[in-house]
Amino acid sequence: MKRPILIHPDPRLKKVCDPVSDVSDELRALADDMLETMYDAPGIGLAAPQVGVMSRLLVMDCMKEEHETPRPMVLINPEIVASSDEKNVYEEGCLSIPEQFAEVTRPKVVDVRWIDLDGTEQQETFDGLWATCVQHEIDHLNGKLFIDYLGPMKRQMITRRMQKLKREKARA
Ligand code: K1U
Ligand code: ZN
Repeated sequence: MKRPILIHPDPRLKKVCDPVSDVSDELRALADDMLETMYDAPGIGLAAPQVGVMSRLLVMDCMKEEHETPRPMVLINPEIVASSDEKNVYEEGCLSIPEQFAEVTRPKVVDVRWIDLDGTEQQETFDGLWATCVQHEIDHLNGKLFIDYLGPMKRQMITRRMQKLKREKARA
């Protein structure tokens, strides 16, 4: 089932999410819904607070080209355990900040540890777009948006656009 995606500004997008204590059937259903919502958007990632669930869970699949085999990933309680000194600049977007893009600089390579849907600990090194995406999604779990990396003028301009968009949507 597709779930509605919260649009910035929303207080739920600014909160630190709670660790998941139990990999339950309810959590598996949420992960399924989040993947469906992400693919439908379309997007390459989605974090639980974006659908109003304040738990440390994210989904992603950066195989965005048609010829690439999909690789849906579900990360529970993800933690960055190492980051490269080398940086990468990527023009990021966000499903909670539609049609706004800005360059963000982040570590190029990150090692991430998480729990999978079987409750098993996993660790993997992510590079390039996967590294950018997993950092963007973990930021969501900590109440941080990509616009928080921008200067105050740009951030305010984007926030005002989103406030206008939300007013228009509410009237429609
Ligand atoms: O978290 C989100 O809001 C999803 C976001 C993830 C992301 C995008 C770019 C850099 C870092 C993280 C998106 O998926 S925005 C949509 C998008 O980037 C995309 C959509 C379709 C095809 C390819 C990319
Ligand atoms: Zn986002």
